[in-house]
Amino acid sequence: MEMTLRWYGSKFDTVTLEQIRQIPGVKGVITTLYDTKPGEVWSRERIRALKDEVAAAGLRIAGIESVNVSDAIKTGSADRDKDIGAYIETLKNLGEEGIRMVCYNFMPVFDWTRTELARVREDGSTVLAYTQEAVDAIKPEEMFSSISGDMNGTVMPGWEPERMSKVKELFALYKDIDEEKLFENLKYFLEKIMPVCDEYDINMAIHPDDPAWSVFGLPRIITNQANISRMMKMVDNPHNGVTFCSGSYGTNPENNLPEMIRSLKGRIHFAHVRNLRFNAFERPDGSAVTSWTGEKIRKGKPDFEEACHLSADGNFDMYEIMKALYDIGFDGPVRPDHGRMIWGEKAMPGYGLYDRALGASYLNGLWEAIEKSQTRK
Ligand code: DNO
Repeated sequence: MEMTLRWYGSKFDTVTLEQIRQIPGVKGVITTLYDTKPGEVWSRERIRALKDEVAAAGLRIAGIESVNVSDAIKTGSADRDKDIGAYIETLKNLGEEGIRMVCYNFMPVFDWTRTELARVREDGSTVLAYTQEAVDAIKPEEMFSSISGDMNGTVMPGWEPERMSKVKELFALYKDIDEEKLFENLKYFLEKIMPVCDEYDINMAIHPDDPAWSVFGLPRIITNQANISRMMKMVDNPHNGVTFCSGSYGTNPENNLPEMIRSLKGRIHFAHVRNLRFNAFERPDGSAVTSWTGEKIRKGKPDFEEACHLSADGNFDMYEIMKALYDIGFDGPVRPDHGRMIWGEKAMPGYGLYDRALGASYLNGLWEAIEKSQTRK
């Protein structure tokens, strides 16, 4: 595996490449052209300039997160072929520049959803958090204004103000789209892009829906083991793979993360590894759950917050997650994911420097221990 950090580009990130370079073991960044719109072609010149900028800091681009998929593609509307054409052109340009991993998502309207961006924890750090109660009490068009005050002046991916000002129109676009239709549209998209992925050996890595259930009545499909295997089978090409995001699949404590990882051998192209702490959870029918680690979770409407990466701080067994990745021979990029805001840092929520650097070091430590315990028996 290759330890990396997400970086939004010098115009958008509060963290610099020079800082990233000093995190032990981090040689690659996961980045994007943050100011491009879905449906737009990424020019070779801009990709090259980004690559050069990263290389000048002594780092390399380990992959792109994200090349976003347009609503026309997700809804299968009239413009989809035009947008797919542009997507293919972008993939070709990335391929020509030697970039071989692209993360994307197929979530309608909202990307990841949290109801709080700065919940204060007992140690004074702040984290992103989700309560079902808050989602149930709010209209989708109020979501952005309810959280934007805590964005620290940054533009968060999927929550761009221009997009959020059109939430009602966006909902209208998806009114006839159910899970089946979304699967169909995803299949159509993947079938069209696989030839260029084969030609340039580009691994497509779909990001799961976060949280792993429908919010505001919108369909969400990349949520559990059954649905991902359906997706892997429906376009059975190794370039059609996943971003294994522990924090997103893990929003459902019944998703057995190590088991899911093992079932995806050869199809995980990118991993986001982070931990969550559950304050309450229940199934849609109101029944209680025991998490995949064997812990009983307090019954109640879902309420979880993002913990630091350490197993002891949340409900996940991070050793088991890293061990499963090791066991399947995973050799792609890994990144620590959302970190807490600590030590007075002001940054994009989840994407400060300090706690992600701690996370990277911890995950590197787990990996070293796993590796040595396997090879020095
Ligand atoms: C959240 C991220 C997601 C992810 C996209 C991929 O912090 O993990 O926004 O980048 O869903 O397209």
